[in-house]
Amino acid sequence: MNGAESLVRTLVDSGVDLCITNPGTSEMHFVAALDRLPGMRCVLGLFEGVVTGAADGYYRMAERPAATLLHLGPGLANGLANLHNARKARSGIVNIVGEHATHHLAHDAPLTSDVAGVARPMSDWVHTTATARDVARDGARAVQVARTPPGRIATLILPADTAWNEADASAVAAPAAPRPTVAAASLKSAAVALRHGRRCALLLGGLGVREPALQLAGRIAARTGCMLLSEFNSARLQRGAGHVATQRIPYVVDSALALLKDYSHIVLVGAKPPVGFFAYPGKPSLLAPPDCEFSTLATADDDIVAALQGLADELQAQSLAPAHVAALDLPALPRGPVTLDGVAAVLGALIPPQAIVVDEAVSSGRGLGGLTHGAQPHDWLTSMGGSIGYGLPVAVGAALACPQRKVIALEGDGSAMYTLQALWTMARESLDVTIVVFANHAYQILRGEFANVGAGAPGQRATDMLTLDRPALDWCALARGHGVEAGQASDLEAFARQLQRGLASDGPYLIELLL
Ligand SMILES: Cc1ncc(C[n+]2csc(CCOP(=O)(O)OP(=O)(O)O)c2C)c(N)n1
Repeated sequence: MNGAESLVRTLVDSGVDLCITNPGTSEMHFVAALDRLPGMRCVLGLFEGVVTGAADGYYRMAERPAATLLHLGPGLANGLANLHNARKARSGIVNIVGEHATHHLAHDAPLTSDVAGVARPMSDWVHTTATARDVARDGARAVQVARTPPGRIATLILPADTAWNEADASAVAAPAAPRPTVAAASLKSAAVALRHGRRCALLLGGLGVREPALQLAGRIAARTGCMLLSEFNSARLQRGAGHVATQRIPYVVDSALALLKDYSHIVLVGAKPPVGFFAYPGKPSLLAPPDCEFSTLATADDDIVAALQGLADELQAQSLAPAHVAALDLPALPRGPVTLDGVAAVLGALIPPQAIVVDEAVSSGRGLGGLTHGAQPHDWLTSMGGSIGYGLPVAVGAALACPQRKVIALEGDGSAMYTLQALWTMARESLDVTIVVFANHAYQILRGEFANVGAGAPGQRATDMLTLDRPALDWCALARGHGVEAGQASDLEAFARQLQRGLASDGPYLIELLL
C-alpha cells in the first residue's frame, strides 16, 4: 500500500466516511486511493469555500468530522473564510492539503507557497508529514484532534511523495479526550448567584442551546425565575414547539444594551460575555451593563450537560416542569405584499418537523424569530464567524449529514453570491435543500452600518459599493445554470406556494423572493 492508501484506510477505519474535495495534481494519488478503496463518500465542491463550509455544516449536524481534500496553499487559502467560520462554530474538520513532493519544493515551482503558514490562523493543529510511513499515524492524530470536543480544525499537509511512496500499514484514531467536567465550586457560585433573587440570566451557547441542555435550563429557570438568553449566533440552536425557548441577544448594539440593561448577574454556559459584532463611535464594546457580574458555569469546551444537571440538582430543580417551553403555534398563511413579518409567518406555518434552517438572511433575517417561535421543532444554524458565504455550503453539509431531514437555506443575495457554486453540488448530489434568496439587490445591512459608524450620508460612489442592482442578478437563471430548479415570488401567497413546492421535492429548489 502507498501512503495515500494508508491515509484513506486510516480515515475510514477511524469513522471518517465523507470526503469533500477539490483536488489538483499533487493530490492525484489520494484521488486514486479514494477511487480504489471502499468506504468513503466523495463529494466534489467547485470552490474550496464550498468544501470547507460543507464540512462545517456536516459536523454541526452529524457531530463527527468529515475530511476535505484541498490543493496546496492556494486551494486551502480559497477555503479559509469558511474554515474561520467553522472554527468559530467549533466544528471538527480534517483538512488534507496536498503539497509538492519534498524534492520539488526547493525549485520554487508556480504553486509553491508556505502551506503551513496559510493553514495556521484558521487551524487548531497543523502538521506536515515527513515520509509515506508516517502518513497513517499523522492521519489518525488529525482525526483525534478534529474530534476533540467540541470540535477542532486539524490540517494535515501531505507532500506528494508521501502519497506515492510505500507505506507500512494504516492506523486507527485514538479516542479524543472527553469534555472536562466543571468544578463543584463553579456549580455552587452559579447556584448562589441564581438564588440571590437579583435579575439573573443564564446565557447559553454551544451545546447549551441543544437538548438535553435546554430542558435542564428550563427547569433551572422554573426554580429561580432566571431569564434564558442565547448568543446572537449559535452553531446549532434547537427551537420551535416543545423546546425551551431562549431570548436571542440582538445584533443591533442599542437593542442588545436595552435587553441586557436590567441584568445584574449573568451565568455563562458555553457562552462568552456578550460583545458587539463591531465597535461604533460612542458605544460600548461590551453589551452588558458595566456593573453586571459574570460567573462561568461551563465553557464551550466543558461538559455542559453535566454542569447543568449539577446546577439543577444543587437548586433542586430536576423534577420541575421546564419554564419557557414553546407551544405549537402555527401562524395563518398571510397574504399581500412581501414584508419581513409576512415572510416569518410563512416560514412559521410551513417549516416542516425536524427541518434544518440555515440562516444567512442578514438584514432580512432579523425579525424571523417571533413568528417562527411556535413552528414545528427545528434546528436553526447561524454564522459563528461573521464571514458571509457560509450559508449555502453549510446547507450542503447539513443535507449530507441528515438526508432524511428538510434543509431550508435563507440567503441574502449578496451573501449567496460568495459561494454560489454550492448550488451545483446540491444538484449533483440531489440534496434536499430549499433555498430562499432575499433579492433586495443590495448589501442592505451595510447601508445601515454606513450611518451607524457615523460616516454620514452615502454619495453616489458609496451607494455603488453597497448596491447590487446594476445589473440585477437573475436568480432563477443562476440556479438553473447550476442544475437547480427555481421559481420567483413577489408576494406572500406566491412565496408560500413556492416554499411548499420546494419542500415537496426531494432535491434542491431555489426561490427568488423579490423584496
Ligand atoms: C467575507 C466577508 N466579506 C464582506 C463582509 C461584509 N459584509 C457584511 S454583510 C454584507 C452584505 C450582505 O448582503 P446580503 O447578503 O445581500 O444581505 P443584506 O445586507 O442585503 O440583508 C457584507 C458585504 C463580510 N461580513 N464577510
